[in-house]
Amino acid sequence: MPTVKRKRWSKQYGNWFRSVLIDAKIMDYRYPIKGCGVWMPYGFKIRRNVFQILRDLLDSTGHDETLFPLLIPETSLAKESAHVGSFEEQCFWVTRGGSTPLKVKYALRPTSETVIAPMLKLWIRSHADLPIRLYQVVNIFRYETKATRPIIRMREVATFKEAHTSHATLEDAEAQVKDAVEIYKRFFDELGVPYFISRRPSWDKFPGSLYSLAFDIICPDGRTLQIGTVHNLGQNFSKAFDITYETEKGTQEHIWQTCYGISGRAIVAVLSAHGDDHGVVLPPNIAPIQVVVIPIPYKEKEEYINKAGEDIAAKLRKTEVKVELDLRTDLTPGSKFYYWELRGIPIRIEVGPRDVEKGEVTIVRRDTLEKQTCKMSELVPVVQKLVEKIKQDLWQKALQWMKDHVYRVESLEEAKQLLRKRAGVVEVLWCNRAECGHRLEGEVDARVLGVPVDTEEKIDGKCVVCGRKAEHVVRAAIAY
Ligand code: P5A
Ligand code: ZN
Repeated sequence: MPTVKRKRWSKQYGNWFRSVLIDAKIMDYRYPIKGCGVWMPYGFKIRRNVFQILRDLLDSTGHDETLFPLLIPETSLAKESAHVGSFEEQCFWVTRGGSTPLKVKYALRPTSETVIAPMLKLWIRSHADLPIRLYQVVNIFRYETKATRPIIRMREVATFKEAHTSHATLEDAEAQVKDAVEIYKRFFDELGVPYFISRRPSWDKFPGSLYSLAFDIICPDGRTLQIGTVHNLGQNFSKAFDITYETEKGTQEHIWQTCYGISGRAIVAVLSAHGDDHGVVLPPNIAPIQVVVIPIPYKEKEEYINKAGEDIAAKLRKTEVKVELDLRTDLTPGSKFYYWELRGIPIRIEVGPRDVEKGEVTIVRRDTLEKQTCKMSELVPVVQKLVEKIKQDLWQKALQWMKDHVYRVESLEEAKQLLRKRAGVVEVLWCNRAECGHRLEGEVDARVLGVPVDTEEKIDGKCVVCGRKAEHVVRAAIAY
């Protein structure tokens, strides 16, 4: 039975999210260490499908998958000053081997810049070795002090895709940043997840980077969640680790680097964007099962109805469609509907005696819960079309929802009022000074998400905080 009332996707998003994770068997968060959770079989399948899309995108854009160690000697972590300054307190530290104290303590990787750097120093000799684009999908550990939340803020981030690239010039690194943004756009588009891309303000960039671009979503409760970031690291790490290459002219130069990461939050983004009061709604391309066939047996007609169900499943199995035939005898058809609705299976096919007599089936869409009947002879094309349509419709609906939760306002007072209400993302004109950014964040505990990089517009007006000439639009929100 459900653990907590799952109702009210938008009104009680926190509860909805927690209970959906457990009830739909995605993640069990009751592990006896705070910030650690278990990806359960069904959640694992979704996770695998989601990250396969990302792997395919990276593999087809010149990235190579690798696997680096989990442990970082303190001496490495300490090399880049801004990086260690921020991550030192966020590390879990290994200090002993058995009962023997370690001479140099090891951090469990909170991210892998300082794991990869000493190896790049060994591997890179000349300009001919560049560019290098590596990625890995690993767990990382961060001793988060803010409230931990399942998948959203873990201390063991069990699913962390991190890409690290090395280049000969700043221009190449800049071009890589643009490519990375395009890759992430395609990734989230595939998931039907609408997003904002913003250049984080200087006070919120990744420690050790020149600048950071971030993807954010608006959750159903009006708070935003960062679901991915792309950083230009400049030469900060290459200077700290002295990673150089020989140029065509024979001189030695430090390499230029970028990195970009996506965590399990990509799955949160899917659940939040498409979910409803009945539970999860999955886009067909990441659903472990796309169509569930449920026979509705009638006294003495069980065999005949089940056989019809088998025929339907067999027909669909000959296509690309992923089908499950639910022949469980311990559940009523109604409980089966509930079971699969909760798990977000995009299409349900019901077969009852009357359907069979008429040579029809009943098809129910999970996203709209609409029913339609379909002739057996037209089943395959109808289902195939519906799979595509559901994917498009989910994306459109989520996009509209997001657009409805963006507010362009003219005054600081209006901005604060909206933020206080957690209305969504607020956009105002800004002079680009940190002082005014902090004033926008203050009182209501908002976060400046940064300047839009996904839209362009001519700026003509005044900063809503100080009245000086505005340089940018800036986004702010109450963030997770
Ligand atoms: C980029 C990859 C980095 O760590 N180094 C390698 C860079 N960037 S980041 O912004 O700090 O993290 C990347 C994304 O990971 C998600 N994330 C988390 N997810 C769940 N639990 C956490 N504790 C957590 N911390 C970060 C965010 O989506 C972030 O954008
Ligand atoms: Zn200002």
